[in-house]
Formats: sequence, structure tokens, C-alpha cells
Amino acid sequence: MYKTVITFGTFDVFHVGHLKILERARNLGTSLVVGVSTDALNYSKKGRYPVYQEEERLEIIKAIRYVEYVFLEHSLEAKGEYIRQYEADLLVMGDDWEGRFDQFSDLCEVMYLPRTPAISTTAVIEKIRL
Ligand code: C2G
Repeated sequence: MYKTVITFGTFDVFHVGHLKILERARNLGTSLVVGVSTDALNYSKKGRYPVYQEEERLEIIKAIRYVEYVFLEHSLEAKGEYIRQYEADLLVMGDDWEGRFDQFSDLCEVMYLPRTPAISTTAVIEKIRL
């Protein structure tokens, strides 16, 4: 059992895949800290702004009962600083990021959990569009 688990994401158009990773991450430790990607970070990563603005996404994540604390993630590369700041002993990410954050394994454990199949923000947006 870990003490403080940390995870990161945009969590735009919140769906059950997001909920499941937060639940699984929380169940691996005593408390869960979540870094919510800023609108600017999302734009630099995906070339588009999220549907929901960062303050709204932050509020939604803060209200999830598995989540102890939230903050805005300004840079993908700053993960090491966030891990140290929140004294996290486990970093959890979905397996779409498999291997991408292994360099932080000198600071804490790094674990990639399988994504919930057949749901994504993009799929929800497409469904609404049709
Ligand atoms: N996720 C999942 N199952 C899905 C969809 C998403 O388990 N069907 C997980 C992702 O793997 C990720 C988290 O939910 O761990 C948040 O997903 P996104 O909002 O898409 O996060 P992303 O934009 O990939 O941001 O620093 C890393 C980034 O901030 C991650």
C-alpha cells in the first residue's frame, strides 16, 4: 500500500474512464493528488483547447470523492517537481502513456494502468456531433 499517489490528466468532458482511473489510483494508496493539465498545456500537447476550461475541470476533479487534493499541471516535464512537492510515493498513469514517465522511477514508483476500453473524450464529442 502506498501513502500518496499522484496522477495527471486533462479530464476534459469528464467520463467513466476518468472516474475509473481515479478510483483505481486512490485504491493503491492512502490519498490521491491530481494534477489537472492547464488549457495552455493541452493546446501544446493536442493542438486544441479543451471543451471545459481549466478552472471548471479543476472543480470537477476536486469534487470526486477519491481525490484528496488538486492542482494545475503547467508542464509535462515538471512531474519530478510535483512528485517532490506532494511527497508522492507512486505515480499512476493510463497505459496510453506506457514508458513515457519511467525517468521518474528514481523519485517514486511508476505504474501504468490499463485504460477503460471504448470510451474517450474524443468519442463523446463525436457522438454528440452526430
Ligand atoms: N483514461 C482511462 N481510460 C479512458 C480514458 C482515459 O483510463 N478510456 C485515463 C488516461 O489514461 C489518463 C487519464 O484517464 O491517465 C486522463 O486522461 P486524459 O484527460 O486524456 O489525460 P491526458 O490528456 O492524456 O493528460 O501529464 C500527462 C497528461 O496530463 C495526461
